[in-house]
Amino acid sequence: MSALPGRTQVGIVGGGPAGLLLAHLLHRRGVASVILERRSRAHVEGRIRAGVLEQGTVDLLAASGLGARMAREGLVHGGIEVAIDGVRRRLDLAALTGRRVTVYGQTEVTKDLVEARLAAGGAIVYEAEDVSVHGFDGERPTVRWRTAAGEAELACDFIAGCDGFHGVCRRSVPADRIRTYERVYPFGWLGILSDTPPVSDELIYASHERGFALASMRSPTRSRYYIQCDLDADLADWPDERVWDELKLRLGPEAAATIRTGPSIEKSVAPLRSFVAEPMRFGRLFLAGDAAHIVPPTGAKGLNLAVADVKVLSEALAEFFATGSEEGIDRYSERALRRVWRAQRFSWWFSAQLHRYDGADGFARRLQLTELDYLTGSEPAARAFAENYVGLPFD
Ligand code: FAS
Ligand code: PHB
Repeated sequence: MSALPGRTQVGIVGGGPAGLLLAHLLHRRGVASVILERRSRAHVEGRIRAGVLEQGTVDLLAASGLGARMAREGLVHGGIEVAIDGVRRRLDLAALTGRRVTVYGQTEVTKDLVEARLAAGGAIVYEAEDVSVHGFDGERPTVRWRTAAGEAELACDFIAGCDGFHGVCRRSVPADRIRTYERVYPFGWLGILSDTPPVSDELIYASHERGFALASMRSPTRSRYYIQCDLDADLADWPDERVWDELKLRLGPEAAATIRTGPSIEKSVAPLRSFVAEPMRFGRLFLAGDAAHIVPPTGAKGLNLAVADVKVLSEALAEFFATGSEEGIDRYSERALRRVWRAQRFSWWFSAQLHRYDGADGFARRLQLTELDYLTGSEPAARAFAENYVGLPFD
C-alpha cells in the first residue's frame, strides 16, 4: 500500500463487509476512500458469522466483479426446511419466488473483498487504534487514529460509519440527534462449526419445545449448527457431546438418525438483539450496516442488510461527486430504513415462532405451532415468507 493520503473523498470507519463493500463500490465509480479498521486483517477475515446470501446480494457481488469464487464454492439453495416438533416440511423458495439463496460464509465474502481492495491499490489501515470522527456537521470532517507509527489524521468530504454495533461512529452523534429502538432477546445462540457433512442438503430451522435449532453448512464437508441457549451459557457446560445430543432432539428423528457428529472446530455463544438507530445520516456522517441496525440472525438478514445499505450509499455518494446533486445523500437514510424495518419485522416474526420463551404458556406454544403450520400449509403465507427470506427487491 502506498503512503496514505492526508485527505480522501470518503473516510470509512470499519473494515468489515459494509466498509469493504462500500469502498469497492465507490472505487468502481471513481470515488476514493480510506478504510480504518481497529482489528487485524487476520482477525476480521477469521470471524465466523453469517452464512446465507440473498439473491440480491449475490447478484450485486457478481456484478461488481466479486462473483468468481462465490460461483465456484457457494451452495445455491432453492428451499429451506422447517422442523415443527421434529416433523420436517419444505418451503420451495424457488418455486414461490423464482429466486434462491446462496450459502457462502461471511468469512469468504470478507476475504474476497479484502483481496479486491488490495488488488485495486485501495488503502486499509488495520489495527487503527482510538479512531475518532470530527467536524461531520461541517464541510470538512476528519478522522483521527493512532497506530504503532504514531498519530494520524485524514480529511474527508464524507465519513461512513461502518464500524458495527460497538463502533465509535454512532456513539459520536449527540444523544439528542439520534433515536434508537431495541429488543434484547432473553436467550442466545450457541454455534458450532464441524468438519462433518451437513445433515441435510438445505437449511433446517427447528421449533421444538426444548428450544430452537438450526442446521446449516459452509461446504459439503463443513457443517454449521446452532442451538438456542441461555444468554449466560458457559461453554464449559456445553461439551460437544451435549450439543450433538440437543441437536438430535430438536432437529427430529430423521436428522437424529443420519447426523454425522465430530469435534467442533469453533464454538461460541452470540446474543440476539433487534436494534435500529434513526436517522442513518448526520451531516456528512453516514451509518451503514451493524453500526445502524442489528437483527436476530434467525432470518439471515444482518449481512444482507449491510450490503443493501452500502449499495444505496455508494450510489448516492457517486452521484454527488459526479454531479454535485445532493438528492441521493438526502434520501439515503429514508431509503435504507424502509428496508431495515421490513427486515426487522421478518426477523422478529420468525424468531417469535421458533424460539422457546421462558414463561410462555401452552396457549403461546399452540400459537407458535399454528403459525408454522399455516406457514408451511398455505401457499400465500409461504410466498410472503419466501419473498422476505430470499430478499426483497432493492427499491
Ligand atoms: P461488522 O461488525 O462485521 O464490521 C464492523 C467492523 O468495524 C469490524 O471489523 C470492527 O473490528 C470494526 N470496528 C469496530 N469499532 C471500530 C472502531 N472504533 N474503529 C475502527 N474499526 C472499528 N448475520 C447473518 O446474516 N447471519 C448470521 O448467522 C450472523 N451471525 C452473527 C454472529 C455474531 C456473533 C455477530 C456479532 C453478528 C452476526 N451476524 C449474522 C450479523 C453480521 O454478519 C453482520 O450483519 C455483519 O457483520 C455486518 O457487517 P458490518 O456492518 O460490516 O459490521
Ligand atoms: C449460518 O449458516 O451461519 C446461518 C444461516 C442461516 C441463519 C443464520 C445463520 O438464519
